[in-house]
Amino acid sequence: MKTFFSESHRLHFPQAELSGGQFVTPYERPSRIEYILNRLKDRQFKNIITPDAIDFESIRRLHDPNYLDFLDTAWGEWKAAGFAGEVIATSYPVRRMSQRVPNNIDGKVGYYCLSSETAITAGSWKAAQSSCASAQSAQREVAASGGAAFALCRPPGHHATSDMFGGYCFINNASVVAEMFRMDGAAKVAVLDIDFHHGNGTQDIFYHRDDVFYASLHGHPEDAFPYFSGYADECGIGLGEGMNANFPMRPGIGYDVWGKALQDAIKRIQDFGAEALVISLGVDAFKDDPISFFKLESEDFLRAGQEIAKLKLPTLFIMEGGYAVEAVGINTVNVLEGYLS
Ligand code: Q9C
Ligand code: ZN
Repeated sequence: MKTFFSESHRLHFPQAELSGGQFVTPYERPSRIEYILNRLKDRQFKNIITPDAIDFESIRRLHDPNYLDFLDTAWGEWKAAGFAGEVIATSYPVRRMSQRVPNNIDGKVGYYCLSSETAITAGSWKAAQSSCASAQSAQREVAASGGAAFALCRPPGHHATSDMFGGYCFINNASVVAEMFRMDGAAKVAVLDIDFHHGNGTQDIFYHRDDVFYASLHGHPEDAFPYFSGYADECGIGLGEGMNANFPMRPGIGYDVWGKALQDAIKRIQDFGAEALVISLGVDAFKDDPISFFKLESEDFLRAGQEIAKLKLPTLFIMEGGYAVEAVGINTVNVLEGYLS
């Protein structure tokens, strides 16, 4: 299996993440990628390819042009306003408030943001583009070969909506490649999201559509970020009704519960009749993940890969979260090895 990967992810390295009322070193950090790359090389995944240039067509089909402009200009406007630190949102257009876009960058960032842990720095937008470019190049590989590929994306994408960043995400890479499979002629595409967190962005982008099925296994929104999305009764709307399947699970669950939800999600994708499969591959369901509460063992990720392979579909793995840095490489590559076994 080929891996697509860009070194430009390093351009996004915020110094600060607001967590528990303190500024901490961000969990979503460049070293995550080193662990995965080292494990790939150890395990004979030697074919690591630098992606082609980004193609904005598919991105513009899903993301608001004003949001993309915002990402392009946010750092410059923040500096021009005289702020010394990184771009962090503190004011939001919440219940009963105006949804108009402010001129002031301090207000604008709140309009285009869904959570304050994610900072924008000088290189964040370039890094997010390089991450999406890896996903896009991997999609071309899968579309051409009918096989499988791995996009080692950083920063991740599944929390990004059409017009909001947050949860460490800027461009929704999984949604972009699902859209590309559609543009290439696949009538039905499925996104299976096994990251610990609910992919609110992916759900939101396809919520009204009947051509892209979204299934997600995640921490229950009563207990886990993103808190305001991911309930089991969120099933899609209009044409999209029945095309969204959430499997929220409670703190402490292991593979006995999680693996059963995975099988249910896979059954739903089979019944849907997907012709291409996108996996939002987060490994933060691992027992030692510092910000999550499932109890999966490293071997369970092998099993997950084996289950996914049973769908026998062209499959594109898109890296999302996973923060237990030493294990993140083993667990990620276990999914790929399980898939190939
Ligand atoms: N104190 C992904 O896994 N909340 N995003 C962090 C830490 C945000 C996770 C709380 C978690 C976002 C792609
Ligand atoms: Zn996650």
